[in-house]
Amino acid sequence: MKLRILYHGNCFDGVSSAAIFTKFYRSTMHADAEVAYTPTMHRAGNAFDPGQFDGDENAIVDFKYCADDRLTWWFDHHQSAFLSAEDEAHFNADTSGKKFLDIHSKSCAEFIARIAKEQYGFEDESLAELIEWAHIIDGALYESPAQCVELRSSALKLMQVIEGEKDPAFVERIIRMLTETSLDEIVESPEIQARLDPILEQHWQTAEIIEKGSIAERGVVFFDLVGTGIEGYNKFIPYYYHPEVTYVVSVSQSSFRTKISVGSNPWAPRPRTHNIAEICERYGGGGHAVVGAVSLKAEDVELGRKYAREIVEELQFPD
Ligand SMILES: [Mn+2]
Repeated sequence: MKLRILYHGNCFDGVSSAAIFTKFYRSTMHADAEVAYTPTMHRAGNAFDPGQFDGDENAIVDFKYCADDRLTWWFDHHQSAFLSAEDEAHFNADTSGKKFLDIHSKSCAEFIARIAKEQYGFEDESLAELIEWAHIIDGALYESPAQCVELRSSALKLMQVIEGEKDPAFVERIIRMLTETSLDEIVESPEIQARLDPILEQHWQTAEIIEKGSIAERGVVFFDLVGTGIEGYNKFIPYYYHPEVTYVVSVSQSSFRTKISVGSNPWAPRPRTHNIAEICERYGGGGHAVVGAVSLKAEDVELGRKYAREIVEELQFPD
């Protein structure tokens, strides 16, 4: 009996969701299921390869729906959960009772735990800390930008490892550890410490590049990371240095995409008034009301910069 779990890659909530679903599945469905994991990433066009659904059961957690009849379980909480109207119609026609969407849930981890408890009577106290942190991280419910830029707790340190890890096999190791032990124990392990040291050094270098390269104007901070070699960054760095802004827009480039990231400052003195998912959807991207992104082909840097300028202008306050 093989269960394949596709999870939102390089995402603390995605990884937590994979661990929680694994424990839920093993205790309520098949105790001896062999579980295999595949990370999924947002990219232009279709997010799935047909060959990915190779389990006796296949689950997607914290990621878009896939209208493939081999998909047996689905949990998502993203506003942009469907690639197309056809996918949404396929979901609405589903009668399995094993596919769940709640765009109001702050984290997919919490959503899976809630459904598992309400509909299957599954509850596991050892997952409580993980669920709480996935909720804080994915819901951006931090106390302050300093809490997550200074990275003092184990969950936030592990978040940095997960977000920056290029080897899916190591992320899979983290998922398996999360099903077995506490966040403190995982972070204290030598293999995590070895990865954490260079990450923290890079984190502070990235923070410095963002601090120096950002322009804050009329409530929006903008920076362009193309050419810096930085593919991702802690989303709260901009607010750590610019607590006065309401929005952040950035352009970055990796080997497989040019990405425009759009976010909003949870502690903004002037509250957010735009729905960021709606703005990103106009450019072919998506996300949540509070944070979103647009992915373009890697070579479309100039187009990405143009879109970013337009989004900055749309988000800026009149004065
Ligand atoms: Mn999530």
